[in-house]
Amino acid sequence: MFIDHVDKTISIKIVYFGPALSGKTTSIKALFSLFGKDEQICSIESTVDRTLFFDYGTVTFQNQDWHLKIHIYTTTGQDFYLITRLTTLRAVDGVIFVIDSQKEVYDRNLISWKELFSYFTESIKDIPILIAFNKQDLGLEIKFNSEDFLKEIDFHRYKNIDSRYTSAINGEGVLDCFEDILRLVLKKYFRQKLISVIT
Ligand SMILES: Nc1nc2c(ncn2[C@@H]2O[C@H](COP(=O)(O)OP(=O)(O)OP(=O)(O)O)[C@@H](O)[C@H]2O)c(=O)[nH]1
Ligand SMILES: [Mg+2]
Repeated sequence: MFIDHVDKTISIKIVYFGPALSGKTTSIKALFSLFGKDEQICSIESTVDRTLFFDYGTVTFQNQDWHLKIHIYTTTGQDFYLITRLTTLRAVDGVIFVIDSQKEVYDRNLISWKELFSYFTESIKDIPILIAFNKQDLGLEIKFNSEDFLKEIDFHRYKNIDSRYTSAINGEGVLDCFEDILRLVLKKYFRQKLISVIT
């Protein structure tokens, strides 16, 4: 988080992270479409629509005095560009971890989750994370049970992690995820007294 008292702007960084092809770019596009800002995402893509470095866009909310500017990024899921993921995560305030709910890629999600943890080690407990079980539009026989994944990562041990279901391809659940991660981030800074309620 960055607080600019001159411009009266609070900046927050949210990153969509997750395994290759889980739906990170689809999620940010759906979110910006809901905000009516379809054209305002900057994407660095390869010729086959795979994210090369990141997608990036901003959303700003304001009251009479202050602006809340949310910088939103996606990481690339391609391991060839692995080094860019760490760069994109720098100074992140909250992570939306996009899961590919297909049974056949269960392990890919787990590897990506472990990679995320490896970047933060102990401080992972301080980073708000929202797990989005994406591709919920697919049939039951294709998807794994989200509870199995949550159990495997010891989800219940962490107060900073929450989960939701999404079908980014239809835009379903994407805004709820965004609201949830913002709530977790702002709650954290409120507790740390970096922000407060004006009475
Ligand atoms: N059925 C279904 N397909 C989805 C959903 N979200 C994304 N996809 C598809 O999954 C594929 C990958 O989506 P992307 O959004 O490009 O995935 P990504 O995570 O950004 O991929 P990389 O940037 O290459 O890591 C595309 O064919 C999408 O249409 C969803 O909710 N349901
Ligand atoms: Mg992408």
